[in-house]
Amino acid sequence: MFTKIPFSDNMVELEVLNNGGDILKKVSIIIPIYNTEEFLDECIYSIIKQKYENFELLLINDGSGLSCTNKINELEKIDARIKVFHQEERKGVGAARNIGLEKATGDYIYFMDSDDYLGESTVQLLVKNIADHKMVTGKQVRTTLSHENEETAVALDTEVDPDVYLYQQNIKKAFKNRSALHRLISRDLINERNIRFSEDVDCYADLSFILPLLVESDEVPYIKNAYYFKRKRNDPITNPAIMQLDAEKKINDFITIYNQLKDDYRDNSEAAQFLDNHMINFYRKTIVTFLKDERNIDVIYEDLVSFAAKLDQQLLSKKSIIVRRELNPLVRNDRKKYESVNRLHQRLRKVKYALSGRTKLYTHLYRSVFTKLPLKEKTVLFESFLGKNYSDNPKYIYEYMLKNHPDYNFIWIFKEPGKNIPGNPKQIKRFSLKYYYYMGTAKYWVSNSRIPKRFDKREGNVYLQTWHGTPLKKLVFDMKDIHSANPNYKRDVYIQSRRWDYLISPNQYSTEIFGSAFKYDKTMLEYGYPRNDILYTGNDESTITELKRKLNIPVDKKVVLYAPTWRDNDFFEAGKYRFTLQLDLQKMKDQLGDEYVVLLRMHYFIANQLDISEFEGFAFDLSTYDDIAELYLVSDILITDYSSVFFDYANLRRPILFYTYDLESYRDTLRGFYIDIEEDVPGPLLKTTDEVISSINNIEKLNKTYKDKYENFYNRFCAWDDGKASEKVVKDVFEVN
Ligand code: C2G
Repeated sequence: MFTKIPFSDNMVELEVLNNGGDILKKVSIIIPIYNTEEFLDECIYSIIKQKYENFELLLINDGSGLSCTNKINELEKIDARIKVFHQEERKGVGAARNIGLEKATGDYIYFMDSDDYLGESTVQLLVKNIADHKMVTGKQVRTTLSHENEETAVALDTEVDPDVYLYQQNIKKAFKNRSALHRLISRDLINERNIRFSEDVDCYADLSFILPLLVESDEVPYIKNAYYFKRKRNDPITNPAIMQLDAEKKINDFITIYNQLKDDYRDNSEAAQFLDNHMINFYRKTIVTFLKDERNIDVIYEDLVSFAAKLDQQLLSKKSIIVRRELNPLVRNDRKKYESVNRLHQRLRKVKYALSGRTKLYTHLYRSVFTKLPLKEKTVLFESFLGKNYSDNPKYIYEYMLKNHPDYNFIWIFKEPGKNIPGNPKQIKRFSLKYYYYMGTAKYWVSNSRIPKRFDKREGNVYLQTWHGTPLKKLVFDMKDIHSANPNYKRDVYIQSRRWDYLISPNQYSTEIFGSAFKYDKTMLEYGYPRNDILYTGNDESTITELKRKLNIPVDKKVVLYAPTWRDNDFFEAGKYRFTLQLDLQKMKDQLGDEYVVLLRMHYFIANQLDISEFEGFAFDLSTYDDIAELYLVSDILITDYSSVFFDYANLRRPILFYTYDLESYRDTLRGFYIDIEEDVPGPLLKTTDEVISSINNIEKLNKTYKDKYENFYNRFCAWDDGKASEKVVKDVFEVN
């Protein structure tokens, strides 16, 4: 496939280009911009830093909003090689690139997207290697905000090895990728042939540009370490990158551009073959998916017939039987036949999907059987922290209903069923077949976290999402760009949160945040948190004493609860985090042991076991205890850090100490917080165990010092909590449906 030619045989050395003062080929780098201000710095600076200096950078502002336009004007000032062209209203990528082609003055043209960026040798390597070819290309590396995949690439790039190889690749490979990006192209060729981007479509305009290049090119050098970093955009809802527009638009655009080009290149068999192969691939990938819902045939049938009529029959006859059976009726414009074949094939695909694994089989049963069974009007499914334990808002809503609405049928979902729960409800194992059955037939779902995307909502289902805390760390759409393991994180959360019929908000602050973070616009239940009811109804001596006995902790001592959050940079593996206890328990025992005991409560992400055996009788590890609300009740003082636990504990109006020993290293994480930890919290930020001990020993004095701040904090975050949140939520959700 590749023939490697050592660099020196075939290339004009850059030194000649530089020192001789003679031919210094100029590159016109063209970048359309539409509201991508958060990515522009990285993109533009990666060009300014290029080792190859003879370029002009044409920024085409394609009708962006004010903040992006201002950003572009700001960037224009950083380098004389940058030229900006503002378009009042948006015309699409193709038109913007065509403007760049009109304005370009370089010997070569090079297109980039404004949310991508380059390795510093990229342009140099492309110019070095194009020689007398019409085009040269390099390697695209898919990356995200966290630049994963980039390390290796940049490492290679920075030590640009002198004997970089020139691969002459077969022409098909050079054009497997339909994109105009990351190709250094002779401007003479573009002008001689007047090669432009179609302006009739938003998507796939590249095809109209790439095809003539294919036809005109004999071989296309591929430079393996000329890197173009293609950012995988993770925000398909707020700021969709072009390719994340909806299916119907994409299909319409693709067929439009295909039909146009088939006519333009009717006499060129190579172009026709290229187009037909891309059209058939697009049909199998995008159109077939769109027609899972056969009502969509109405929407695009004419388009389908129009492209099928242009397909080369010879080429089609070599395609798979499945493709031929679907496309032949379109060639004949036999709609009935096409509909029946599509219906059959969609069914076959579903069966194939169902037989490809247990989860997919259960999902198929959920969608095709269970959700078709009669809805169980009085069945309520509860789940807390993805089945981890019996706790949090779902627990308190359940216990209220058990007492006041015993006529309902309650079911709890657990990873490990068999827990000892009041009312002895049915317990099912998460992701078992029963789980799919009850998810499909229960009218009510009550969860404090996300239910997997595959559980499409059925008619009549009522989904109460309680979430699991006043948001402290920026959530979903309020996060700049997600570099989570799952690149579709934002899209998935968007799909899942569309299913929520009710969302509980613990305070006005959360109401506002949930609106933006989840793009939630249905019913918000603004009653405070059910999980905090117990902090009002159970805040009495006898209940507290009883709880201490249940927890096996001394009833005659005061209690300090230490409940830190997790650190995302200290982990064994994804989802399993490590916590290194910084508190000096020996010192605390020596100085506080007569009066206090300490409860240690790690976050549920923490996987390591604390070893506190030498502090028996003084320190108690309650990390696996189901319900932290009960630990709040028995504790006279809370020590935490950046965990949302203090929003809840503040309902008790008891002292809170913030043991933020790693504040500096946590600072950039703090930037992702909604409140200013150093300003807004109702207690001191402490760095050492000595400070913690001294604060505890002077707790009365501290209470006075923080009295006003605490009052403000309480009014801002706890005002709605009155011990009746469960009751109010149940009235709204269960007594009306
Ligand atoms: N939690 C707990 N024990 C801890 C810390 C937290 O039981 N030591 C529980 C509390 O109910 C807390 C919830 O987990 O409200 C969330 O904990 P955070 O430390 O805030 O961590 P995280 O899960 O990242 O927060 O919107 C809520 C938060 O933003 C989610």
